[in-house]
Amino acid sequence: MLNTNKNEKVDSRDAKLAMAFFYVAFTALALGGLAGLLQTLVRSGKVELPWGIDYYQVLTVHGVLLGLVLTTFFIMGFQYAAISRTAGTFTNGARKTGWIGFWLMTVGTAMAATMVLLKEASVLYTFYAPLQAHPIFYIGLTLVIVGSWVAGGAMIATYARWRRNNPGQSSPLLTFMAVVNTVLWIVATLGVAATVLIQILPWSLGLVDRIDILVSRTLFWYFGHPLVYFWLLPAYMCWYAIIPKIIGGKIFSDSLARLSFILFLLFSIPVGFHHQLVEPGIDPAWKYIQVVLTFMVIIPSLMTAFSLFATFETYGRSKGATGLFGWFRKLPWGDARFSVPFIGMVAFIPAGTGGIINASNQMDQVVHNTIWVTGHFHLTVATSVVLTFFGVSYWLIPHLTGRVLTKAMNKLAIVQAMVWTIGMSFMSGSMHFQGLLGAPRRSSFSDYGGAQQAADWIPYQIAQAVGGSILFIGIILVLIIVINLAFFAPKGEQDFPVGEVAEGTEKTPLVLENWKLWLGVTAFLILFAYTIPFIDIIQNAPPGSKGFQLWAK
Ligand code: HAS
Repeated sequence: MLNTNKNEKVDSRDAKLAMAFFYVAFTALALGGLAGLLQTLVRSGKVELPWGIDYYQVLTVHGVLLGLVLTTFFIMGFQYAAISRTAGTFTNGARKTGWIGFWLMTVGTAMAATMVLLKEASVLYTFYAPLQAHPIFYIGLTLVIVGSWVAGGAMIATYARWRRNNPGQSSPLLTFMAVVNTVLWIVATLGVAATVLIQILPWSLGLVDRIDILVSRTLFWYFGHPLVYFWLLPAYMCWYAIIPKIIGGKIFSDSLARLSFILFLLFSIPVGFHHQLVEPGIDPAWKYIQVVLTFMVIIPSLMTAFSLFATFETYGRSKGATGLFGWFRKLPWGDARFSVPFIGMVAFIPAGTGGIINASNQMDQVVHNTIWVTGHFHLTVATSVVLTFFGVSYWLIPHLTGRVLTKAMNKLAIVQAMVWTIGMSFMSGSMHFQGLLGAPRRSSFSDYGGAQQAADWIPYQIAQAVGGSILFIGIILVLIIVINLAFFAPKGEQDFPVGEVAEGTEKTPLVLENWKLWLGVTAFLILFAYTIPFIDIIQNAPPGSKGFQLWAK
């Protein structure tokens, strides 16, 4: 049996901490969304940025605020609330540690954002060398990561305390999932911390005059791929463990849900080379091995799809549905807590298909570095993940602030999700088509080579700008709802739904919480996938090494 109902309500002191994370997250959404609107307008070729604002500066604001700040702060707030609800109130020490983490992250974000606004860090969200930013930008990012470790430490400590107090029992599913995601994050961020602290920061401070680009990109992508699963897993927390309760059904299998999370921990990290398939200097055999491992990390998503279909079908049949898709009509479409994340799930089918195309070496040669890839991540993170985060906010924010999701806000939330779906269909769809026509990503209109070629892309660029403008309306709607739920909605009790497993399911095997085993296998896979190629990259910086060593001075 799951021990899911530790606290029916998140303790008000924990709620304050979770809300602090959400305030930063939604401020990032407002500013990053505005930057996104400007960007699509500029790419249409019809608009020029005023006051000397540069396209790459706006692109950096957009990517850093939405890709890094909105996601990380939302995830921290959500995980704090989920752990407090299911494993019990945080101790004063753990909560204080959480606040220290929050402030480190917030100060770091402010430092990095200031440098971007001052045009001292137009290096995009991937901050690849040889693009160089002001040292304060990197110090700010380092504080964000260190802060997230501190905040994550408090979550892990709370989980460990639960296990000490409940020997021989499976931990609450949501707490377990939040802890897997935190461990994944800590292991992944070691790569980006290494490149920033050992390579990029000394170079940006002028202490060294060159940087090995291939090493820095490899360390970045060691982090970059698990980063996307760090975004995805909180959405899966909602899909596996919260949605079943909202629809009135049951979790199909607690063990399957935990196993899929463990598989993400094992396979999301040793796959970074699939972002570097076209880069020279990495032995093709190791690229091949990492592509195979990439296909392994698709399996837990297929398991998730299976489990979700099983939950929906079982629920539908219990309500009298018949036929293959009869369950579809039984789902609670009028409830934004369900329908908004559900749109995210549906979007994840084409989004995941795009990911499989990217991971397939030969097809990646066609789409790599085109705006197709941007279309891919606007479907994955900016639709599946973000719509699920919005869906969670619509009940979690009132739960934390002691208010209720009113009928009017519920209706507006559904309208918001529809606006988002229409806007993103235009935007991500046109990005995919442009990418197939060879349109590059990360380029301003004026930087395109070949006016004739650019002319072929123009209808899609206009569609992209239309989509971007509709999405901006979507962002305004989210902000209206969030502000209402945080400050103006009527006072009351909003439920924090936590699913229960179907009756008669097998007991969850405790081996799924054997951390020595899973951390050991994780370390083994990372060492296997990276040790030899990494030594190779350092020892044999290929042809003449000049292509890989930047002589900055
Ligand atoms: Fe990706 C590039 C491969 C998933 C994000 N990806 C990116 C970048 C980002 C990103 C940000 O192999 C760009 C990075 C940059 O700036 O350069 N990606 C994959 C693969 C997957 C995948 C194999 N990506 C994601 C997710 C992301 C994300 C998730 C964010 C959250 N991606 C790549 C590759 C590249 C890449 C290459 C580099 C390309 C290049 O050339 O640079 C897989 O994890 C996808 C598996 C997903 C599925 C779908 C399962 C479906 C489910 C929904 C069920 C629905 C239900 C509802 C039940 C197999 C679970 C049904 C209802 C009905 C009515 C039907």
